[in-house]
Amino acid sequence: MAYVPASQSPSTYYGKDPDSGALVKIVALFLGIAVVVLVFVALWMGVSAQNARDDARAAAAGSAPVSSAVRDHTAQATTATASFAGTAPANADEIATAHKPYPATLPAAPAGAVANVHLVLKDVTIQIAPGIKYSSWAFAGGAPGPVIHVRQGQTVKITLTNGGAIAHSVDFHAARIAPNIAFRDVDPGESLTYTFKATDPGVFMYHCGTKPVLAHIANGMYGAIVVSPSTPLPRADREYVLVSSEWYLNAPGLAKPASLDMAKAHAQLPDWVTWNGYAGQYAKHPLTANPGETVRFWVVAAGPSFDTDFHVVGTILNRAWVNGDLTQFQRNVQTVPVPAGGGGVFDVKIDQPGLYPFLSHSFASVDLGQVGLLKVGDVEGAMSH
Ligand SMILES: [Cu+2]
Repeated sequence: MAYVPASQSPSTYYGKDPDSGALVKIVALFLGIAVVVLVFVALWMGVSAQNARDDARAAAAGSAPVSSAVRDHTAQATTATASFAGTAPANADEIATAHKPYPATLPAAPAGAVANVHLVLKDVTIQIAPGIKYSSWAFAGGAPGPVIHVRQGQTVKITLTNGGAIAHSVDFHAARIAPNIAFRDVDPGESLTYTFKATDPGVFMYHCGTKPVLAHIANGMYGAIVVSPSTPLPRADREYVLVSSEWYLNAPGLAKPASLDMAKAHAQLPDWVTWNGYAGQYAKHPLTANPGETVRFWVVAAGPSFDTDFHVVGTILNRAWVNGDLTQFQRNVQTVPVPAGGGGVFDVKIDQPGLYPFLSHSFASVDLGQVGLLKVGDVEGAMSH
């Protein structure tokens, strides 16, 4: 608000105005216009509320969303759009088959005392389900960001380059470091470098920590870092990294990319829940193992808000390093929760060939896309929950 000297304040000025009759007429005119505008706003709000109720009823009845007025709400909207869960183009199966799955195999840790990690952030359109496009903010071109693998005791040198349109940052849960310094915002076009010592083994989340964090994680800014312990774990034949996350869409994402519906994110009403950022990708392209092999899953629940109740259908977790605490494990447990922002490590040893779904046993998440298959042996067919 501009500073107005007391001698020129409106009341002083109007007090000196000789034509007070004209002023009264002008004020009356403006008041009349204001009343008309208020009536229109009230009518519009009534119609919008009715549309929202119609959409909610349509979603509850399982039919397609209707109102374009509601559908076109942006990330700032306070009314959630109807659910777009399960939206699929006619050629969804063809797209799912052609989709190149996110590489789940744990990469090797680099040699040497220092592990260099360069994350280049970009605003990119990605697919989060067959034919479903989403305008994401992504570390290194996709969501999740790359799996980072280091060894306990290594120094991890992080460089974040912000190629996006707004400020971002990167918070590593594997670090013990002053967050106000290391995790500070990086402006567009700028880079930030910091180092931390990987003192604690386990599997950890990394994510953008810029406010509102809910929006930055929901838009795809997360990933997993595995810190292998200096005292080796029991041998595993295969090691896979799985990051769970949920997606909140303001549009179906078919004709044009959807973006974040913040009201849905606040209400925790996702349209999709995924392993490694894409609904059902490992149901179409299963992870593999031979009978009798030990398969290790390094699991992070990125959220932004959902936990993952990790379960493998048809077997029992032989070892479960709960919360990613590698100093001890539980034996022969069925389902282990992984909290949003947390991790867990799970071994299975399956002797009988078959298709074994891995999922969150919170089955709403399965229905929204969080299910994959571990294909043990040379078996045919498909199965998903
Ligand atoms: Cu960010």
